[in-house]
Parts: sequence; C-alpha cells; structure tokens
Amino acid sequence: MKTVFSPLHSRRQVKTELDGGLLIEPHEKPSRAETILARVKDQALGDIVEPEEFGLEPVKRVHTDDYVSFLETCWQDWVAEGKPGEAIPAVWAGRGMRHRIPKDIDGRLGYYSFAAETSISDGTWEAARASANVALTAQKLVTSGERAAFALCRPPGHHAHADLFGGYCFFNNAAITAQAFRDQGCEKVAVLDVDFHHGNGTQAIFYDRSDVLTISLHGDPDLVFPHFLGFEDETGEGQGEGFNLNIVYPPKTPYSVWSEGLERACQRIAEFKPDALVVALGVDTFEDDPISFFKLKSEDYLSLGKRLEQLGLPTVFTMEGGYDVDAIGVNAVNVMQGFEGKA
Ligand code: OKS
Ligand code: MG
Ligand code: ZN
Repeated sequence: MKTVFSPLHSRRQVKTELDGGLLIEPHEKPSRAETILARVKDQALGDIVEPEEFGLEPVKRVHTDDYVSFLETCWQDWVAEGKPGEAIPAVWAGRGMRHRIPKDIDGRLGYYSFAAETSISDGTWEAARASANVALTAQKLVTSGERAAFALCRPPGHHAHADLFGGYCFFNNAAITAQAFRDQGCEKVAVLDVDFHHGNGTQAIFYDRSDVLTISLHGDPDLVFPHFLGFEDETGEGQGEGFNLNIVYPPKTPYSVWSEGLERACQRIAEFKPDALVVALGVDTFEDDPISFFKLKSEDYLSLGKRLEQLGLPTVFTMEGGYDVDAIGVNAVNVMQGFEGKA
C-alpha cells in the first residue's frame, strides 16, 4: 500500500496545549507523524509519495469560505494585535448570546472553535493545507485504481466542522476525502471513524445527507471529549435520518468488546453498499494511550485491518489521533498490514 506524506506537517509545531489549567507540551506533536513514517519505511509497506497541490476548492466543498479565510490569516491577525503568546480561543457565544462574527481576533477565535486546547501559531495554516492535500492525493490514488492508500495526515481532521476547529483539527481530511469521492462520481461513500474520540466534525458535515454514511466508534462523550456530540441517539436528520451511527463504549473496553461494534459497523456499511470507504484511523484506542481509556493491544490493529479489507471496498485511511508515540508507528502500520493479509 502506498503512503502519502508531507514534510510540511512539521510546520505545525505549537508550544502549548491548555490542559488541566496548565499550558503543556501538546500531545499532537511532530514526532507522531515521523514515528509512523519510520515504521512505514522499516516495514517496507510500499512507496511513500508526496502530496499534489489541489488548491482550496475541494476543501471548500466541506468548509465555509469564511472559515477558510479565518484560518489563513488567524496567526497574522493575532500577531498584528500585539498578542505575546500563541493564539488560543478563550470566549464563546454561550446560550442566549449572539452567533455573529466579531471583527476582533479574540472574538473570531471563539466563533470558529468549540474548544481551547488547540493553539494556533506560525505554520498551522501551511500544515493543515498540506494535510488536506495528503488526503486528497490518497483519494486520487484510489480513484486511479489502487485498492487502498494511507494518508499520513497531520494535523488530524475528524473533529473539524464546516466552520469550527478544535480537538487538534482544522480541516476535516476524512470529510474532504469522502466529498472528493462523491464529486468524482461515487454515488455513495461511507466514513468509518475508529479513533478513540467521536468524529463530531464528520458527523455534523454529513448529518442531513443520505449519500455519505457516517459511523463512529468511541469513548462515551458523557465521560470524554468532545463532550457535546457523539451519543447513540444521534441518527441523522432529514434526508440523513438513518445515515449516522454512533457506537459508544465505557472505560477499559478491550478489543473483544470493541470489535462487536466494529462488526455492527461493517454490517451497516455492507448494507449501505458504498462505492468507497474512508477510514478515519486513530490509534488512541491503544491500551497505553496517555489521553484515552480503551484497552486495545498492538496485535488487535492487525485484526482491525483484516476486517476492513473484508468489506471489499476502495479504501482511504486518513490518520487521526494516537499519542503513545512509542507505539503509534507499529499500531497504525499494523492496520495497513492486516488489510494486506498479514496475520
Ligand atoms: C482536553 C483533551 C482534548 C482531547 C482532544 C482529542 C484529540 C483526539 N484536555 N481526537 O481524535 O485524539
Ligand atoms: Mg471514533
Ligand atoms: Zn482521538
């Protein structure tokens, strides 16, 4: 399987993540992508290719023009206001307040976000753009006849809504990929999100549509991020009713239990009969992940890859979360190797 990777991911190198009342070194750091790339090379998974430039048009099929413009100038607007640190949202329109776009950068940071852990600094825009191009290049490979491709995206994407960043995500690479399949003639596309966290952005983007089935397996949002979306009674709306599926799990869930949900998800996808599959691949389901609470083991990722292959679909994997840097290379590449038949 080919891997698409851009060295521009390293342009996103923020110093801060608001966590527990402290500004810590971010969990979502450059070494994550480098570790996965090293494992791809070590295992000779396949060619590693740099992304093509697709421009903003396929991004704007999923994200609003004003959100994209905000991201493009956010850092320079912040610096121009004389702010000494990294750009961090600190104010939101609460219940009863106005959802209008303020002129001031603090106001706009709040308007275009849903959480405060994701700082912005120099290079975030370039890295986020490259990450979307990585996904779109993988999509092009698959459209051109590859059975599957690994988009080694960084920053990740599945939390990003049409006009909201948060959860380390800016552009929703999985959603952009699914929409690209649609725009190139696929009538139906499924997005399966196996990251530990709910794919809230992907769900929201396609919530009223029946052409893109969205499924996410994740930790109970009553207990973990993103806290305000991802419950099992969210099944889609309007035309999209019945085309969103959330499967939530409690702390300490092992693969033996998690895989029952995977089976339900796979059966729903088979029934939907999509023309292509996008897998939002997080490996923060791992037992030693520092911010998550499932108990998957490294060999379980081989089983996951094998089950996904059995769907028999053209498949793009977009990299999402996973923060035990020592293990994420093995775990992510195990999914690809399981897909390719390694037991
Ligand atoms: C807040 C925790 C923020 C978690 C963000 C989740 C990132 C992720 N202290 N999404 O898939 O891995
Ligand atoms: Mg998920
Ligand atoms: Zn995650």
